[in-house]
Amino acid sequence: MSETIQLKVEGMTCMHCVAAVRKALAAVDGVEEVVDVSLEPGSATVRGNARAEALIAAVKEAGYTASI
Ligand SMILES: [Cu+2]
Repeated sequence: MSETIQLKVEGMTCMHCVAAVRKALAAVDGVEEVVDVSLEPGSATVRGNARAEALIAAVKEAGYTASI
């Protein structure tokens, strides 16, 4: 069963940041699709059954801040 998870993402300033966050989220276990990463407002939507903490950790590792 897959669900949609939405994150608030802080620290993205350009399309390179958006691409980096998208790539980081796509690599998380359980993510089936990165539906959207948006610069303004900073947000990300993924589909799948990934753990929220894993998504947040991946964004953090990429250099940004995420929260649910
Ligand atoms: Cu950037």
